[in-house]
Amino acid sequence: MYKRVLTVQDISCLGQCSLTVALPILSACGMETCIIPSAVLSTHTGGFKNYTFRDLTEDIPKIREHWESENISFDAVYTGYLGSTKQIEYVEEIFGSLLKLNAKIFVDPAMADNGKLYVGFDDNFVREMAKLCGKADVIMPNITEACLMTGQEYKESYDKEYIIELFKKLNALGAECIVLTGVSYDEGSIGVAVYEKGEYLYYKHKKIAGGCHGTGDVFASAFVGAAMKGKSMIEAAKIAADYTLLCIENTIGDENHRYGVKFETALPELIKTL
Ligand code: PXL
Repeated sequence: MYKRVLTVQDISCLGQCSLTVALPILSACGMETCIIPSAVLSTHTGGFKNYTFRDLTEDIPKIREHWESENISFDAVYTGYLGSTKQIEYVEEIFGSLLKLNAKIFVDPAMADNGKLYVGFDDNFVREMAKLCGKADVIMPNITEACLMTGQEYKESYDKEYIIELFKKLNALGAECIVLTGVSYDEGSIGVAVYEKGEYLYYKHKKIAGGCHGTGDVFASAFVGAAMKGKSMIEAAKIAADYTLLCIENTIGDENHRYGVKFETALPELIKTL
């Protein structure tokens, strides 16, 4: 079935993250993909200085009102990087007005990594994002975001009990299904842990040293695409994790590519798995 998905996040004009990643990946997954850009930046905020930032907060309710008047509705909404607490409020209005019956809400609380909040966010934003996660069907945080939203101590090294504890706290926020990225129990592997209806599942693959920017957005977009194609949560997580790994392998070692991952040339592989 042809599905219509709405994604709300920024346009980083250069940087291979947010909408410039979500739109092509969701399209490749066969979704009609509509967008609401939350802001336009010349680049993403990690590792670049003096980037431009045009805030589009006040466009969000206007776009929503127009679509409502046209009776437009969506099979799913997927939110990524949001620029302010006001934007979170406007996104909640979208949840209440533009979704079909049984539509799915996916929230990637894209605001932190490696134990730290991204530039421009504060504790109040984290609190509001935690509330937004409580309204989602599926949330896709990394461990840093999960810790910030639950108050659990961030650790670089941990065991399965620590992850289960994190899942229980996230679940208490109201999130029914949790897809936790960047979970690594040993030196050589990393993966994604899924918590659904009280059940813990884990998929791991080899770990590549170095780390690339924008992989959270690549993973989340491929996950949403696969889930909307009818894959189970763990299948979608596996497909998205394998695709993200392929993108990293494509990119690592290329000294000329200092932002994002080269996800485009790996798209045929993603399409094949769907
Ligand atoms: O990849 C997440 C992201 C999205 N959008 C903007 C960002 C970041 C991460 O730094 O800065 C603008």
